[in-house]
Amino acid sequence: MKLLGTPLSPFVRKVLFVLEENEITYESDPSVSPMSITEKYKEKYHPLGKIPALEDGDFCLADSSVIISYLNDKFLDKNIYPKDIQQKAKAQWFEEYCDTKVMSELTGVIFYQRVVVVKLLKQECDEELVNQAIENSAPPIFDYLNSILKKSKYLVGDEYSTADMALLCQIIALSYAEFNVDSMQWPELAAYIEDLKSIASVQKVLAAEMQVLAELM
Ligand SMILES: N[C@@H](CCC(=O)N[C@@H](CS)C(=O)NCC(=O)O)C(=O)O
Repeated sequence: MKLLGTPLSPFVRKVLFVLEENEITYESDPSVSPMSITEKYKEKYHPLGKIPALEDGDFCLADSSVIISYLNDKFLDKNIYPKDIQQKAKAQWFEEYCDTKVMSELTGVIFYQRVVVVKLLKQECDEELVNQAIENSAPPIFDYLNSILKKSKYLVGDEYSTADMALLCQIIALSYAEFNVDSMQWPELAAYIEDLKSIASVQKVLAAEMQVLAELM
């Protein structure tokens, strides 16, 4: 089974967190990036020309959330989602929230401008757009997440789940753009992020992407 996509993509990182946490054997092809998408890739893996994609024998699949759902159904001996159906649905809600709201309002602006535009495209950062995201978009998102973490250790109950992986993959991208959660304003969220970063499978994924990051920065 092969996962295609650079680990600098939050969506690729999300799937890597799932694979490593569940000790699933896989290969990866980190050479595929949004800059290198070919017509052949679109035809074979992803009609929208995005990453990640998964290849499992002859079977190819697009989209991080769909890939995670497939892994859940394929590896029945693993608990990829929480077992309880309401907890599972909650985890999927947080995954959707992070993939859409956090991505479009924070990562897609701050990481995109400061890392993709500046480091990869060698163009100027739109600091006004970045400041608008930091000052106006981040506070309500962090307020919401912090309010959940006042009540439970993880986003869904007391266990690390795909909900946390979906958030952490975005938070890591934001940290590469030098934007971190302020521990004075959002203490529970900031402490939770530090706790997630100490998980062995998370450390393994982050260590592996360090080399790609070093080449970029
Ligand atoms: N909903 C998709 C989003 C994937 C996505 O937007 N990937 C970005 C990289 S972070 C991409 O490939 N962008 C290229 C493009 O939009 O053309 C998923 O969860 O896999």
